Amino acid sequence: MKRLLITGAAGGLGSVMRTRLAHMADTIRLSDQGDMGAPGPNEEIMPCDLGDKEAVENIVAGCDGIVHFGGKSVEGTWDVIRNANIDGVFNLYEAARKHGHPRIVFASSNHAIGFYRQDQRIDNTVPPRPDGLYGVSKVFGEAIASAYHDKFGQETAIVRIGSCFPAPKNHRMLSTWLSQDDFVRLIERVFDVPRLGCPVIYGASANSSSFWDNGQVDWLGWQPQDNAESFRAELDRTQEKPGRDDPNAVYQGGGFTVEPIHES
Ligand code: NAI
Ligand code: 15L
Repeated sequence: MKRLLITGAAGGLGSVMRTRLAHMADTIRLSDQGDMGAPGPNEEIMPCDLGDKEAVENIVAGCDGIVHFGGKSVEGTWDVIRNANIDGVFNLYEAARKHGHPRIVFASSNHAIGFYRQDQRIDNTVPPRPDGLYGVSKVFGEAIASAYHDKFGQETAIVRIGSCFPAPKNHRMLSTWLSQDDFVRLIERVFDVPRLGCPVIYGASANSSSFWDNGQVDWLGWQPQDNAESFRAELDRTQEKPGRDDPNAVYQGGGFTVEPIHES
């Protein structure tokens, strides 16, 4: 591909993926409202607030693919969530509609389904059960992706990311962890397959204690290689396990289920 846009490039995932995905396009266009540092050899930097419609049109123009990491990534006030995750995602899909429908990876979240219990194994056909305003905003993003696919043929991989960090940080993440390597492999598949459509994919490694069944998207040919189980002994040694009634042991979304509404 000629040009791949990565939004949220100053964030945790964006700053890792700007180098891990560098091989995927002649030019990697990076965007964020935060500091992205200096551009690397095949990078171009275009700062933007996702809430600014015109600015979003400018960053999308000329791109053949988009990895959309930008946005509020945890609970926050509605003003902030709405600007980044509601208006921002609408602006992104409108820009994509006007600029040739570049294929999109949409970073959704397990918090779109966070109120399912950990003793339930769910696939991508279950109704959403968001665990807060952040989760609600991700359900909105999934809905925009679906509508723009059905109306305009816009292709999106809706990835309900579990917990993508170098290692699981707690016992819940033994189920939700997505290794960075597996995520890179997933993004490569998304841009490789001839027809993508608009599938919902659980972004998790091949964890023995996973809550999620990706059987509906086997056709994608993504086979995660890592398993959080290899971190269990170390977590058992260094952290107390959450009690039976602790939200981190009850709900798939863990502690997000008990976050308050953050008033402005
Ligand atoms: P992060 O918070 O580290 O990065 C998000 C980036 O988006 C930040 O650099 C921030 O400046 C930027 N941003 C926020 N509002 C913006 C706006 N209005 N305009 C322009 N840029 C804006 O989050 P992280 O961990 O890198 O996650 C990336 C994406 O993946 C997020 O959308 C998050 O919701 C999603 N996700 C991440 C998970 C993880 O385990 N890291 C799990 C589930 C979903
Ligand atoms: C998310 O959606 C967040 O962006 C990330 O920071 C983690 O908290 C992750 O979910 C998780 O559930 O572990």
